[in-house]
Amino acid sequence: MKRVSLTQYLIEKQRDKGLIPGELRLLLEVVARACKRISYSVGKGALADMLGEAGSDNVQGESQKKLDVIANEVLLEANEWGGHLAAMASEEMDHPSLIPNRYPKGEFLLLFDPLDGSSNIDVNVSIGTIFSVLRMPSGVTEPTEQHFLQPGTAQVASGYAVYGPSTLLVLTVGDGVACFTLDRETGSWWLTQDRMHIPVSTKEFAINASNARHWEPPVKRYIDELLAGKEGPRGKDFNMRWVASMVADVHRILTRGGVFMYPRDAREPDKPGKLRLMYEANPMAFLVEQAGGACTNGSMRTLDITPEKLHQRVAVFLGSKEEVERVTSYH
Ligand code: P6P
Repeated sequence: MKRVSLTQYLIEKQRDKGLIPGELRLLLEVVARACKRISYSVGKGALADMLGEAGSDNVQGESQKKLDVIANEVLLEANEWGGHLAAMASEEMDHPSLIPNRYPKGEFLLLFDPLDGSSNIDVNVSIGTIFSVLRMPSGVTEPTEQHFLQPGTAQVASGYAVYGPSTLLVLTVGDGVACFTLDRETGSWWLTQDRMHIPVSTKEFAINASNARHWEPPVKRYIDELLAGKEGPRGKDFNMRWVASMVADVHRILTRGGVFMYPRDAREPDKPGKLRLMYEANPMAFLVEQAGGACTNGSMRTLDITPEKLHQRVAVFLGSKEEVERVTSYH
């Protein structure tokens, strides 16, 4: 059967459905090429001295792994000359990176977590790149951090690459969720699943249960009911998975359903959660909703949140609609 390549998929979204402008197609193809480069570096691991600490901290005060720094540089270098971007923002950089004046600027803003789940790098567990695309507000020539602060509903595309047994690219341009598998021999991305769908109900949940004593009452109640299983109020048994790599957990949920939770907790009461709104929660929320699921921060739809800071954190409850609605209703 003739497979559809990423390029053909995007050209058809552009030409046949008029869904995306050529500039956005070019941007997504460049991001896919950068993810391919990152996949090769991740795959080399210890053989190319890619593992371990970079010896620096990022703006969040988190120690950076070598691959965090490499992935960030690969995405910056790949995207600065194309002419389709006005600026980029990354978990690894305090402020947005403007396109150098020697290159033309475009109408899009790219945000990314270059390598999410980096605590898993040195133990060879799946990690990934998460990205989100916004439009520059019209009439703005010099982008600032303020211009990035748009609600998740303003995203024109979002996606992730997961560097696992296979390297996959999962993306949406607002017309369903498509999954592409990297053919390492030819370097091509081939459509291997279109219109991914999250089952409305599930028996699988994902949360870091070691934080249970720090959870707020609604989360404690919801999880206790899942743990009570068949004899409890839910009347069925549940299974648990926690990869501690959001991309891996979200990909599992997009593939077979489930609910992923990273609630705020009492360890840092001034923080609304651990995950970042702009380049973790929002891109994943766009994908999840496009696949028939739901994503909230415990009280409201994630995509409706009006951002105040580029690196702001948020609580995340995403996945099978029935479960997200239930745990949200307990708040
Ligand atoms: P914990 C990875 O560091 C990450 O940002 C997400 O990918 C993941 O879901 C979460 O943090 C894991 O957090 O507290 O379980 O290590």
